[in-house]
Amino acid sequence: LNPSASPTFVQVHLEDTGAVQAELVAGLIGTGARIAPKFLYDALGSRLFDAITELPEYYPTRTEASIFAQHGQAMASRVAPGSVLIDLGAGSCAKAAGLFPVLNPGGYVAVDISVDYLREALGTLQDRHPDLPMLGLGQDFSKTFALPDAARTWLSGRKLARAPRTVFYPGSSIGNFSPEEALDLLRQARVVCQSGGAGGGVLIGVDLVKPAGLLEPAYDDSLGVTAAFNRNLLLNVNRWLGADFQPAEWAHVAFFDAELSRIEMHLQARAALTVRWTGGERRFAEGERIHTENAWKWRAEDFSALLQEAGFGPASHWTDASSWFGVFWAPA
Ligand code: AVJ
Repeated sequence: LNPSASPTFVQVHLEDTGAVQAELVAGLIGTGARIAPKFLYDALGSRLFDAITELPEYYPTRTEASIFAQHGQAMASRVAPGSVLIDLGAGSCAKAAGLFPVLNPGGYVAVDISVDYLREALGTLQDRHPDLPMLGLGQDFSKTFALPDAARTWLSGRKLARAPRTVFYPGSSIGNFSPEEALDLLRQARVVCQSGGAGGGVLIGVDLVKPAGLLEPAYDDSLGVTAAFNRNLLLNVNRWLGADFQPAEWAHVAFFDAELSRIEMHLQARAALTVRWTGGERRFAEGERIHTENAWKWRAEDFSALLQEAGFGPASHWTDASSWFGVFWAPA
C-alpha cells in the first residue's frame, strides 16, 4: 500500500464567470427561454442525479450495469489492456471503477464539470487503487473536447503518452446532444483516441427508442426526485447570476417527443412572475416554460451509422434482453 498516492487535479477554465453569466442571460431573455443541462450538476445536483439512478422508474443506469455485467468480457476483448480510460462526465466514478477489473486500464482520467464532487470521488478511488495513475479534469467538454496541455504532460510523465486511449462515455449522456452535436463530439473523441497509441476507441452507453409509456416515468418519477433535480438548476443559476429564482414557483414538466425522438424537460411558471438578476430581469407569463434538457433516444442502427460517420471503424454493440439500452464499442 502506498499511503502517499493521490490523484492529480487540473481545472480547465474554458470559460470565465462573465462568459457563463452571458450564456445564462442570453438563454433567459429570448422568447423560448432555455438553460443548458450542465447547470443541473452542482454538488447537490450531482447527488440528486445519483439518487435518480436508484429510482424504480429510471431504468437506464441499472440496464446499462446489467449489460456491463453480462458482456464485460466481450468488451474487454475490444479494449486494449493498459489503455488510458478517459471517463467523460465521471461523476462518482463508480461505473469506470466497476470496470477496472475487466478492462485493466493503465491510467484513469476522470473528466467532470462538477470538480468538487470529482475531487471527493477520485480521492476515495485512488485509496482503493493506489498504483493506478489518476487524473481529475474539471472541464466542460460540452462545447469542445480536447485534452488540455496539462493532461498531456501528466500522461507523458507517467509513460502513458503512447498508451491506447479509450474514451468511456456511459450513461447515455450523449443523449443530451442533438444528432449534429453528437457527431461533432464523437469526431473530437476520435482525435483524442488517435493521439495515443494504436488500439484506442470509444465505449459508449446509449439509451434506445422505446414507447413513451416507459420513457416518460423515467423522467417524471413518483417520488419527485427528478422534479427536485430539475428545480435545483434554478438554485445553481441563482448563485452564478445573483438571480432570485424561487424553485417552488416552477413545475417540473417532462415528455417524449416521438418525432424528434427526444425527452424534453422544462420548468413551467406556476403563475406570472418576474425573475431578477444582477443587471437584468425577465418576466414570465403563467405557464411559460424554460427548456432545461433534451435526452435523445437512438435506434441502434442509427447510432452505429453515426459512429461510422464520425470516422470510427465498424461498431459492435451489446444490449439487454428488451433492447432498452445499448453499449457501443468502435475502434478509432
Ligand atoms: C445524465 C443525461 C444521461 O438524460 O437520462 C436524468 C440526465 N435527466 N433524469 C438522462 C437526466 C433527468 C440523464 N443523463
